Amino acid sequence: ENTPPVAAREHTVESFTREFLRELNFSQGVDLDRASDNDKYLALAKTVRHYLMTRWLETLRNQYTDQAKTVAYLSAEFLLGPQLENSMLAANLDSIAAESLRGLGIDIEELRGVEIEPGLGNGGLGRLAACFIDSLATLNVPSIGYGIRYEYGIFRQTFVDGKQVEKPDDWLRLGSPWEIAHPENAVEVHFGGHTKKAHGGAEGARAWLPDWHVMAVPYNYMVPGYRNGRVNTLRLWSAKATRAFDLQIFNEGDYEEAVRAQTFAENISKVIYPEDSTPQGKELRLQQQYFFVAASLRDFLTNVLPPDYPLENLPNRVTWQLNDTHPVIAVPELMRILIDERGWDWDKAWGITQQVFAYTCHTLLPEALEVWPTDLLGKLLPRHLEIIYQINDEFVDQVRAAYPGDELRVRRMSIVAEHPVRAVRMAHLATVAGFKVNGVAALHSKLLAEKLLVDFAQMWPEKFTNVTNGITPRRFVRLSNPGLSGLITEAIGDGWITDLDQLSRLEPLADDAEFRRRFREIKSSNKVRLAGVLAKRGDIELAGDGMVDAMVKRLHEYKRQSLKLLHIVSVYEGICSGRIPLDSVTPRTFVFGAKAAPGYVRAKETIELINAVGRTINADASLKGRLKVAFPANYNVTLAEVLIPAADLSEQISLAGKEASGTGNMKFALNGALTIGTDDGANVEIRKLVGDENFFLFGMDEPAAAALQASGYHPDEFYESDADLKAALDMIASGAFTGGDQGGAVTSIFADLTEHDRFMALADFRSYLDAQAKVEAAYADQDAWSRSAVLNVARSGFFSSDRSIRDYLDRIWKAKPIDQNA
Ligand code: DL6
Repeated sequence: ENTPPVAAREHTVESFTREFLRELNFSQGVDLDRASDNDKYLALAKTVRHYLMTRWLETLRNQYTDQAKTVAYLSAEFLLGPQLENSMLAANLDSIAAESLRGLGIDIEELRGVEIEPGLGNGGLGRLAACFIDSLATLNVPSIGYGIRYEYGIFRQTFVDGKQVEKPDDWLRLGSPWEIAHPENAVEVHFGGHTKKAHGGAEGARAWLPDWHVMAVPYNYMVPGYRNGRVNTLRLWSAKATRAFDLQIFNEGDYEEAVRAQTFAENISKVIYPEDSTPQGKELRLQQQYFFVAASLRDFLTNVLPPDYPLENLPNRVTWQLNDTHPVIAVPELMRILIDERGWDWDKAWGITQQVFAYTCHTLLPEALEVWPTDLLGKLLPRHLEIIYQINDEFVDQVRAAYPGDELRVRRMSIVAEHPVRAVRMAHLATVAGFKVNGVAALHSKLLAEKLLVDFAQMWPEKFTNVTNGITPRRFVRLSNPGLSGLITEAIGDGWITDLDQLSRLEPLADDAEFRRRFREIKSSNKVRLAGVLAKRGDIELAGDGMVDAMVKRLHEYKRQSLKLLHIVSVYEGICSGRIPLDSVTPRTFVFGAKAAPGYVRAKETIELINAVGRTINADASLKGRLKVAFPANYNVTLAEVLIPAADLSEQISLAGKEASGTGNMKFALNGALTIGTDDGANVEIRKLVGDENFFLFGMDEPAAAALQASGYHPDEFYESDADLKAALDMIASGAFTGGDQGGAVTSIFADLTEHDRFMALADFRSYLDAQAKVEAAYADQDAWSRSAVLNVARSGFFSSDRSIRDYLDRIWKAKPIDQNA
C-alpha cells in the first residue's frame, strides 16, 4: 500500500517487540510465559498507543498554535467498535505487529478476540458519529469529539426461552487501554437551585445559585487519521462526586447513607439510555445531556482556546455540531456563559450563539423529537429555562412579524409547547439557534423541510440543507473484509481507502469472468468465517453455503422486522402446505441482529416470535437444511464486521418516509450485497447509483404511503384479500411456532398487524413477496448475481463518510483541513 508509512519508517519489528515486552513486564507486571491473553492484549494495545502518542501530541500542539477553525462534534453516543485493529491499521503497524507477535509465538487473532468493544451507542446515530470522527481525522480536519463515557454501554442482549433478557455491558472490567483519564482537568457541572438578580453585570444577567454539582472527569481517546500523522481527540466525560462520602455518617455506621451522594452523582454517566426513538422523559437523561454539554463547552472555552480569547471571534474558531437534539441544551448554556459570566448583553450573545451551532436531525418520527417538560427543566436547570423563554419570546415575535395574524403557525412553531404539558421542543430550539439544519439523506432532508419542520423551512429556506450519511471504508471494508480489500487493491491500487470514488474503476471488471469468480470465492470464504463465529456464539448453523439474507438494525416497528418475519413464515407455510415445492426454494439463511429497547414491549414480542419461528424452522428435518434462521444475540460492531462481508442480500424494508437514512444499507452495498428495499432513506440514493437492475425495489413510496394513511388504512382488508398473507398470519396465530400457545406475543402481534399495523407491513406484503421471487430468480444465476454485486461495490463510493465530511465542510462548517506533514 503506497501511502507513506509514518510509523513503519520509524519502527521495526525488533523495536516493536522490545516495546511490547516492556509493556508486558512493566505495565502488566508479568513475564511472557505467564501472561494471559488479556495481559498480552493490553500490552499490545498500549504498545500501539505509544506509537500514536507522538503524533497525538504533535496534533494537539499544532491545534493550539494554529488556532484554526475546529469542528466540535457533540454527541451523546459514539459507537466506537473494537479499537485495536483500527489503530494498528491507521498507524501502519498491522504487519509489523503481526510479525513481531508471530516471532513471540503469539496468535494476534486470539488477542483480537479478547477485546471488548466500547458500546457507547444504540445504533446508527452513534455509529455515524464514530465514522465521522474517523473521517475528520483522515481528512486532516481540526476537530474534537465530545461525549459521555458510560460505565455500562448498550446492554448485552441474551435470549432466555427466545425472550430478550438484558445484561449489563461491563466493558471496562478487563481494563481500558485506549483511554487516558485526566482527573486534574475535571470540570464542575451544576444543577438545581434557583436564580436571582445579579449584582452588577450586564442588563438581564442573573445569578444562578445551584444546589448540587458533580465533577466531569475527561477521558481522552486518540482518533488517528489513516496513515496521515494526524491524531485527533475524542473526549468522553465521566461523572465523579465532589465528596466521595460522608466520613461522619460512615463512622456512625450508616454506610449506605454515607455513599448516597456519591452514587447519586456518579449515576449520571453510569448507563446509556437504550432508546433511540422515543424520549423516555427521564430526569437522568436530561442530567446526562447537560452534564456532557456543560463540561464540553467549558473545556473548549478554557482549554482549547487560549486565555483571553475574544469570544466575538468564536464563529471563526468553532462550529459546535449538535448530533440530534441530545446536546441542544448547549444553546442556553452558551447564552448563560456569555451573559451571566462574561457580562455580554443579550443581543450580542444571541448574535454569536446563532453562528456557532449547527443541528443534524436524525429522524422522521415526530414522537422521536425530544421535548422536556418545563417543570423538569426548571427544576434541574432554572437559569436555562429562563433563557429558553426569552429566546422563545423573541422568536415568536419574529414569526408574528413575518406572518401577521397567523396564530396557529405561531403555536406550531413555538419552542415552548403548551399541550399536553408545557414543554420545551428541543428540535425547535436547535432549529432557531442553529445556523444550519441538515437531514441525513436526500429524501430525509426533503421531508424534513416539507413535513417535520415545514414551518421553519418556509421561514428560513436557506438554513436547510442535506448531508447524506456515510461510513468509513477503513473499518467497514479494509478491516472487515480483507479478502475483498485485497482483490480491489490488486485491481486498482489502494487509493480507494481514502478516496472511495476510485471504486468506480472496478466497473469494467464486473464483466470479467475471472474477477467475478474470485469475488464469489471471497464471499464464500467470508461465509465460512461467519459460520465459525455463529457456531461459537450459540450453536447457530447456516444453510450450507446458501444465500445469506441479513436484516440487522435496532428492533423497531417502522423498520418492519415483522414484514421480514411474514415472508419467512409464508415460505415455510408454502412448503408445509405443498404450495411451494421444496426443491424450488433457494437455500438461504435469514440472519437477524436486533436489540429492542427494554421497555418497548412490541419490539420484544417481535424478537420472541422471530426466535420461535427460527426454532421451528431450524428443527424441521424435512427442510434438509435449506432454510435456516440465525438470530445471534447481542448484535454489535464486532459481529457486524463479520456478518456484512458475508451477506448476499441486504434487507432495508422500512415503510417509506420513516427511516431517516440508514447506514447498514451502505455497508452491505459496499461489501457486495444486493439490496431488497423500499424507496426510503438512503436506499433511494443507493438505488439511483447502483442501478435499478442491481437493486430489488418494492413497496409504496412515501407519497403513496402517506395517501393510503390519509385515506384510512385498513390492514384487515389486505389480510382478507391475500390468501398467502392470510395463511402466514393464520399459521402464526394457530400457535404453530409456539407449541400450540396462541396467547402472549402471538395474539398481540397478530392483533396489532391485522387491526392497526401502523407501519403498513400488510399493505407492502404482496409487493415484497414479488420482489423476493425476483431475488430467487436472480440468485439462481450466480454469475449474473456476482456481476450485480461487483457493480454494487463499484458504484457505492459515494457512501464514504469522507464524502459526508467534505459535504459538511463545504455546506456547513467552512473549516479547512490542515495537513500536519505539509
Ligand atoms: O443518521 C444516522 C441514523 C440514521 O441512519 C437512521 O436512519 C436513523 O434512524 C438514526 N436516528 C436515530 C435517532 N432517533 N431516532 N429515531 O437513531 O440515525
